[in-house]
Amino acid sequence: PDVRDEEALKELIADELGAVRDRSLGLTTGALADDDLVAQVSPLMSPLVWDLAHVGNYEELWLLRGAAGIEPMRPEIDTLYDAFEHPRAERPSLPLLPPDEARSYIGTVRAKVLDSLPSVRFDTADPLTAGGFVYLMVVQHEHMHDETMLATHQLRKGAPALLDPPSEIVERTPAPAEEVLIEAGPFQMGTSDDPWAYDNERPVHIVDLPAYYIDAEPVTNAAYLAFMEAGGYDDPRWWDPAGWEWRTKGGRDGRGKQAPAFWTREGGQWLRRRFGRTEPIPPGEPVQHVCWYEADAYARWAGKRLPTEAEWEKAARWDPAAERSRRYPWGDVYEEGRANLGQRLLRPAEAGSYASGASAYGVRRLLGDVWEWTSSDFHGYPGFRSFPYREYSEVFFGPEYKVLRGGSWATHPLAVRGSFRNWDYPIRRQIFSGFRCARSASREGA
Ligand code: AVJ
Ligand code: FE
Repeated sequence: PDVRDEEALKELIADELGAVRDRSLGLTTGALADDDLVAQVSPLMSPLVWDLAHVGNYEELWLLRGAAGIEPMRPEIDTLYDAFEHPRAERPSLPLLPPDEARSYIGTVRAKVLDSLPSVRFDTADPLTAGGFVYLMVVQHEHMHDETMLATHQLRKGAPALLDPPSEIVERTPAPAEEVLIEAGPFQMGTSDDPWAYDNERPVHIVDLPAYYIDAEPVTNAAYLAFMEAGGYDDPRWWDPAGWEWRTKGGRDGRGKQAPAFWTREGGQWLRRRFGRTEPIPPGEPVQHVCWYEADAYARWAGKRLPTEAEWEKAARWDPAAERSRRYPWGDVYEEGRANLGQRLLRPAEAGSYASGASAYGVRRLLGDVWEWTSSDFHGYPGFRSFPYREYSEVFFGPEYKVLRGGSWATHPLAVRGSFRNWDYPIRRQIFSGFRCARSASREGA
């Protein structure tokens, strides 16, 4: 949209607020009873009713008290929904708003936001409202929690509460080659002019990279199974020492981890549990629910490595002919049908699909399908300035977190772009995570 057209922007904001709320409510109703909403399925996740009230509380803080200058509605509940005061594991023991109250609270917040929106001025000199930034931050935030709620659904035991949407016809044309060469040279990483980008995507800066190869598509289940069948989980040569530690602990029968999360072995065959159903492993889909250590081990076994996030971003965004970076791999405008985003499916798509979403270099499926682990730790770019709050990203900078790129099938198109950065601990795999490999084109760096 033209961010200088305040009326059009406000219309888009109202529509997107409505759309994301439909999505949040869809993930917390239907087959789910109130008991399901207050239950904790894993210490890794919040009860769904926490996510629901948290998105409303975040909206109240930023859009009502912040942008519109409206008095706090229920200041006493702020602490319950502050992600930093209460880690996920302890959220079920808090006096949370029960489901009905949570729905009515977030509904009231929303009504006041829509009431006040026409009179809030988007001031080009105020970075919080310029281009509608803080409103889009709130929309993106709710979409992020919807993806988190999908991860909670995936961890749930019992009858399915989510059903596969009608399947789409996705054309499939195999990629011409397994790897794509990205020639040496500088590119523009990050952004300084994307109105809705987060602080950690800023500012734009030049990064000069040696030549490298990157996989044309994410690593498939079939390829990952070959690693497993070659004894990949039993050979410490492939594993980072901390990854080997992780590998040997837990798992079924105390034998340590043997496969991606949610895979089960029955009658000599690997199956996967997906949203309450058990089904064969689809060989052509990207492998999903692997942690960074598994991705790293696979890459070493394959004679490759994970791409750095700069390598990922250059392959995704740089247009060498125009000498500029794009917002999306295919161009600057989001177009439906070019990527598996936004929960249109409840799964990644098969290899060969979304050829129309290829980047300028012909690298495919960089956005959507699975979040892709990179080899990089999460840090601020040169010139980073925290905005609008340190707890969005700055407090996570450091060596404990690895960067993931590109979004998954569960990520909404408004909540991801070529410059978007996600991060998590290298042992996490309840997220919709996969990877692709890279290798240096020069012999020394291979
Ligand atoms: C960007 C996905 C790492 O979900 O932990 C949600 C986003 N920030 N609420 C997360 C976030 C505040 C964050 N990630
Ligand atoms: Fe949040």
